[in-house]
Amino acid sequence: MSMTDLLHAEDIKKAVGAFTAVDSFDHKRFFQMVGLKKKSPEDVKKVFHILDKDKSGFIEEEELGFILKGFSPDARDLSVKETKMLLAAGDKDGDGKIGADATFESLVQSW
Ligand SMILES: [Ca+2]
Repeated sequence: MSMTDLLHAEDIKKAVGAFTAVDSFDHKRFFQMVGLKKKSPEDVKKVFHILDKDKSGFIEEEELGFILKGFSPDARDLSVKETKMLLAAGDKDGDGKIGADATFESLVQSW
């Protein structure tokens, strides 16, 4: 399963291309642009598992930093600042990572 099985390559390209400048990443717009907001809960879960590189069941801070690469291999890494902001937006219980349960799905909707 790869990201382009779930999302349109065109949309990914546009979304990644919109945030090439460091510290320009806007997760709400990004998830909207890649089309993730319109996806079914099952598909959102599949996307989560692609982003969870080490299959730990969580997207940890380190994996969040590489989140754009999960969509497009030649995308940039997030800056430390962007990673922290994304984690703060998604980590409701403050454990420093994002879980695979309904949390991720509701996050994509609200992000
Ligand atoms: Ca992980």
